[in-house]
Amino acid sequence: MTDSHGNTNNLSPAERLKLDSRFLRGSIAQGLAARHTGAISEDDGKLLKFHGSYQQDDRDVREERRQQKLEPDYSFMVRVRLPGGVLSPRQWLELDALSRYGNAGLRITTRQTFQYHGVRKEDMRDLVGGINAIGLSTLAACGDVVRTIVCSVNPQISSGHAEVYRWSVKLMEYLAPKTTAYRELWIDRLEQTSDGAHDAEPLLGATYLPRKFKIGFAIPPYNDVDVFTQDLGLIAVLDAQHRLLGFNVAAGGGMGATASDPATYARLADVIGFVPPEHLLETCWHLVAVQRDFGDRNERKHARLKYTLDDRGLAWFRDELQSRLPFAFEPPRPYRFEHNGDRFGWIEGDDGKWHLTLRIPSGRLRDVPSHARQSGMREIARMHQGDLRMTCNQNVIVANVAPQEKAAIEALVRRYGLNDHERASGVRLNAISCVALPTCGLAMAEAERYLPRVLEQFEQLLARHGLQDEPIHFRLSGCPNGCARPYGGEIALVGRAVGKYDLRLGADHVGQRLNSVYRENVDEQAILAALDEVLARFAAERQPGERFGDFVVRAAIVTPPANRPALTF
Ligand code: SRM
Ligand code: SF4
Repeated sequence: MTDSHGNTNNLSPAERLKLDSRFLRGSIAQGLAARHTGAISEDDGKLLKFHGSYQQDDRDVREERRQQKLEPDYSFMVRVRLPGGVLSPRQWLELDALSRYGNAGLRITTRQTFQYHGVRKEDMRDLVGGINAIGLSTLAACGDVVRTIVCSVNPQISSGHAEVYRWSVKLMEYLAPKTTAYRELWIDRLEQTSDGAHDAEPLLGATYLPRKFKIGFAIPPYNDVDVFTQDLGLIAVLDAQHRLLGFNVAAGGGMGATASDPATYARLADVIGFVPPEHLLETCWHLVAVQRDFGDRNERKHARLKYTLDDRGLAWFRDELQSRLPFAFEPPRPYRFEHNGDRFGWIEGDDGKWHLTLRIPSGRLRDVPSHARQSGMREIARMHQGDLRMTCNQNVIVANVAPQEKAAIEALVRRYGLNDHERASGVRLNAISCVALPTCGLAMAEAERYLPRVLEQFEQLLARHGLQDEPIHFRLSGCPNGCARPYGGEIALVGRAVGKYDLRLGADHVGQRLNSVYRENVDEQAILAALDEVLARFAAERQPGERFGDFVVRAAIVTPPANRPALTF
């Protein structure tokens, strides 16, 4: 077998593993069956990612178990592939019921899908099988592939959303892996998988992509998917009647960086052209193929499209893509974004249906003594006739509500305390955080568990400066990998060590300017002291209507990074 360039020699261990895996089979089936350990082998763990799951262990008890000479408390995170983030109420109820296989309810991610945490090895096939039984999948939710394609949930332009959403689903199917290993493992539940001799991956090849590849569709004026942070961003261009004319194509976004490694960095995508809908699939296929052929397969930290693009140049990239397309890539069309957060509360769509955006802190739906958000959403799904949409800011939209259904949904929202959107401050409503401890193996500091405390402190500071209503976008990540897209926060904390964070300031609120470090590797006290000073200046010196992120740049408190896509075209 050869890789996508026809080579078999000099492959890195990660590439060799993929090549030898018989299209992602490895010995996962045997590993799942082995009962002497809660884990699977390291190599199978890497292949399992392509099937949508990560092996993890509870880091809260890691040390205690080590001292007791017990193996780590292994479990699995399982991620659903949910292009565009739309579910029927029936699918919601089933995903909700399947949370019995995990220990942390349902977790909405920053890519508008669900994760389960704490799943035991012996339950993996029931969980993944259950997800497939309702027409969903976990294949390609993780791994070196095109991941879950995200799509703006824009409820106001219902007709435009419906069309763009259909494209996101179609594109996901078009670019998804074709291996039959997934079926053998999770649907047919074979104890011995085949040799994969009949498999082929026409796009991805036997070594798949050099690294993860992310695609997102935005529908201006909303940039709720943070389209410029995607490897491939597609900006819908609609006419005045909300008919789809095509997509501006943006390439080379990504958030991931490694602490103290300046060769890695967050980058916003560059807009490179426009395609009409009929050329979308082919354009995306070839764009992914360019990265497949030229992405760095030796150094995984340098393997995202953004590095291929910066190393070879934007002009080269565009020419290479054009050389593979049988039609001329058109110049970009005008676009303008106004916001990259969610619009909370009720909104009427252009078709007379209503949409209710609810804030779900850190996307976690789990009943605890202080609230019963998981039960509340279950009750809503039981009576709702429309659909449910996850947002990339970890919230839920109860979408397509008939006017006569509104009152009943409203009553459930209040009964189950799902009405944060009526009570919470602007900073709280717009805050997002990644999972981090105790499950994330890469976390350097707390995030989801720290968010409630840090928000309380921020709110006190804001109130002191009379800024309590300021809807500042705050993002919190437990390490520089950036899963909460922290480099796009007007204020952001990026974990560096337990209790220590980089304080970053100065992104805009439309997703077109990244922030910069203001204080490096500091504790809570230093963060609050620094923010106290900056907020005092903001309150005193801001211009009418000026946003916090724009102010800190204008006042030269931070210098924004150079890379920045055009604000409009
Ligand atoms: Fe992420 C790795 C969680 C969105 C960049 N991410 C991880 C892992 C799987 C840790 C690991 O590799 O062991 C985390 C699992 C934690 C856990 O316990 O659940 C994890 N990422 C998440 C989620 C669940 C964060 C959340 O709280 O919602 C998001 C799941 C999205 C999804 O449904 O697919 C999530 N991750 C993101 C995003 C945001 C986005 O895509 O819009 C980013 C930044 C964008 C980007 O990719 O550049 C992101 N995750 C990373 C990276 C850095 C990649 C890089 O290029 O350097 C890693 C580490 C890696 O891949 O090596 C990572
Ligand atoms: Fe884990 Fe870091 Fe991602 Fe947070 S940003 S989920 S800590 S990898």
